[in-house]
Parts: sequence; C-alpha cells; structure tokens
Amino acid sequence: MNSISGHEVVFRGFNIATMDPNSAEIKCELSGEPLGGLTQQLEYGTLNGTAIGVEGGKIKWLALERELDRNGLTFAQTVNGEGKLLTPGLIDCHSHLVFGGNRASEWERRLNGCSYEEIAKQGGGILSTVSATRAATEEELFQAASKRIKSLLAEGVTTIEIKSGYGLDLDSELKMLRVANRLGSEFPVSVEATLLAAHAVAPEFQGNPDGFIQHVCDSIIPQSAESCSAVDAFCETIAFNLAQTERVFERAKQFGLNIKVHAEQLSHTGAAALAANMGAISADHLEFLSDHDCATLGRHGTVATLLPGAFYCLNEKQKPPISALRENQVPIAIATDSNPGSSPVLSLLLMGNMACNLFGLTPCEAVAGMTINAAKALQLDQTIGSITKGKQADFATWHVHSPAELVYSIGGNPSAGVYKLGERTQF
Ligand code: DI6
Ligand code: FE
Repeated sequence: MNSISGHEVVFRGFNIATMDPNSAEIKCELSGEPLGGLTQQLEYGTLNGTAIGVEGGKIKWLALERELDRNGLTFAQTVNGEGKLLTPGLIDCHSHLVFGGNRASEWERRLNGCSYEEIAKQGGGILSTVSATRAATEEELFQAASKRIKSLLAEGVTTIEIKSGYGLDLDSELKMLRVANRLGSEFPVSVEATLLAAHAVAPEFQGNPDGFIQHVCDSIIPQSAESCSAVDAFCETIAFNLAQTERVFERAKQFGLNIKVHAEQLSHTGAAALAANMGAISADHLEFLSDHDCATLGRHGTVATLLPGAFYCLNEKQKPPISALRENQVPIAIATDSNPGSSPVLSLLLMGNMACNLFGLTPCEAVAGMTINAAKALQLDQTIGSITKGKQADFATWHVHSPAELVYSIGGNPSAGVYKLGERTQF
C-alpha cells in the first residue's frame, strides 16, 4: 500500500539533488522501483523524473512522475519546476549574525599592516563589538540582523545557527539570544541559538579570565540554558585556554546542551580534540588542525566546520587539512561565520565557492557542506539536510541545471524560490 492520498502538494519537473547519502536505496512510492538507478550522479543523489509529495510540512513520499501519470493521480496543488534544480534548503551552521555596529575601520587598519591579534590585544576586535552591542537596544539589534538575514534567506538558507558572544554579561547575552530566537519566529527560517559567552574576557573581568569563566559557569550558562541549544567557546591564544574551555563544556553538558568549539583558527591549541573527546557536535575553523586531531574527530563523528570567509578576510595562509579529514571520514560542513570582524559575509554560496577554490573541496563536498553535513553540525540530520522521506520540506530551487553551478559562479543570486515546510517563502 502506498501512502499517496491526493492531499499533497506535489513538486515535479525538477532536477533533484537529494544530497541523501542513501539515495541509491530510495524507491518509488508507487512501483517500488529504485529511483537512484536513473542517474550516474549518485554523489549528489540526483533524481530526475521524480516527484516529491509534501504534506504537513514534511516530505511524505517520492515517486516516479510517469507512475503518477499512469495511475491518473491528481493533487491539491502542483509546483512545476520546468527543469530547474531543487536542493535541500541551505543550512548556515555557524554565524554571529546579531551584533551592534561594524568594524570597517579595523579592516582598514589591518590593510595597513596591523594584525587581527594586535587589534584584539589593544582592546579592539571582539571587545569593540561588545561595546556597540551592549549599547544597542534589542529592537536595534533585531532590525540590523533582519537586514542581514534577508540576504541569506534570499540565497536559499532555511536554517541558521546564530551565536551570542558580543554581550559577555548575563543581560546582554540574553538580549542577543532573544534577538536570535525572534529572527526564527518572524522569518521563514529555523534558528538554532548558541551561547558563546566564552568568546572574549568581559571588560569587567579584564586580566582575570578564570574569574570570568567562573561567572560564565555559575551564572550565564545556567540562566541561558533555556534560550539556546548549544554552548560554544573560543579557544585561542587571544581568548581562552584549554582548561577554561573544558570547564565551560563540562558545565554546558550538565544542562544537557550540545557543545561546539572555535578551534585551531590562528594556532594549534588542542581544543578540537578536547571538544571531540567531550562529545562536541562540531569543531569549527580548524586551519591548524593536526592529522592526529582528524583521527579524533573521525572517531567521535564530530563535524569539521570550515569557515573560508574568515580565512580569506584575515588573509590566513595555513589551510585546513582536507586530505586527512577525508581519510578519517570526518563530515565537512561549510558556513559563513558571518560576523563584523573576521568574516563580514552574507553569502553562503560564496563560501561554497571559496571552500573549493581556497581549500580544495570538490563542488559536491561544498554542497554537502551546506546541506547534509551542516545539518549534522547542528545535530539536525534526522529532520533536515537532504531530500528524504520523512524530513522537513525545506527546499531551495535554482535557475541552474547542475548542483556544481551553485558554487561555480560568484554573485548573481541563482535562487528560483525557497520553500520552508513546503510553503513558498516571502519576507
Ligand atoms: N572566531 C571568529 O571568527 C569570530 N569569533 C571567533 O571566535 C570573530 C569574531 C570577531 O572578530 O568579532
Ligand atoms: Fe565564529
């Protein structure tokens, strides 16, 4: 018995890149024939001549169009793709989208030879955005982030992770988390809010990082736990050390929160392996990751999230160890790291292009990095990230034929419409 009722919204006439690693096993709801057998491009999980039935915001079935026609089935509504590409909605699994002010003047100083670390040590960098974020009202932060999120949504993003970390006191961190969650309720996008209180030492605790970490563990994590799903920390010579990072993660785990980490961005600290050993869902940046760390990530299933925007904007030279990540079967995700300092980026597709051109990913790895592996980086791969029966009907449609074209060209948004829970988005 098939489960086709006629009440579905049907998407047909699309060239579908399912990004489902098990796409070869997908079967037609009507005939039981394998759908993946129709294509040579199993790595993108490409399906042609296949319709998607959506009901209640979810993918109810996949079926051959000719079988639907042969059985004379009619439906409540049909969306005809006319040959356009359909992919899972894109997922930006690492962003700092909520912040006050901007840091264009620091960028000018960096162009004149001042380093990111020097600016941070002089009280600029993250702390200058902390001042601007504390000074901004909640409404001002929401309006500024709304403008930014629209750029991402217009390019196919249907889920985004947004970090706090520019408040660094309880009230300001909670203000940031509220703005992040409000973006998810007012725009057609799912927001995963992450607490990043351990981003920099708060000005009130200058010279006393251990005291600040104590405050994060005693007060900020417990009082933010209901407003976020994960806790992140910046482990770096200019931020927190390994022992401080571990304290933050231990506390987060006591509240049942996921952990993720900014690690091995400017130097090797061992934070990625520490986090993986503690069960982190992702380790992010990773330019200085060692081959041994790659094995640790692989063993624990921790996702390596690469952030080529920060690498590019900081003019870094050291690249993440792509071959060792592959050898250890570490899932690789790609994200914007959208933030006012190291990655003022509002295009996830551009990050896919940079991941290929700068880091040597294949276009297929880049697209997987913005879909199925980004879902894994948020521990949401049971519900989003691929075109799979039972998952959410979050779709991006495109004026291109092949998925590689999404990351091949730069600029000129190829979006042909976005669907969140089966509904065409408007914002
Ligand atoms: N690494 C980053 O890329 C951002 N935070 C971090 O820990 C940069 C944040 C900033 O410069 O404002
Ligand atoms: Fe970041």
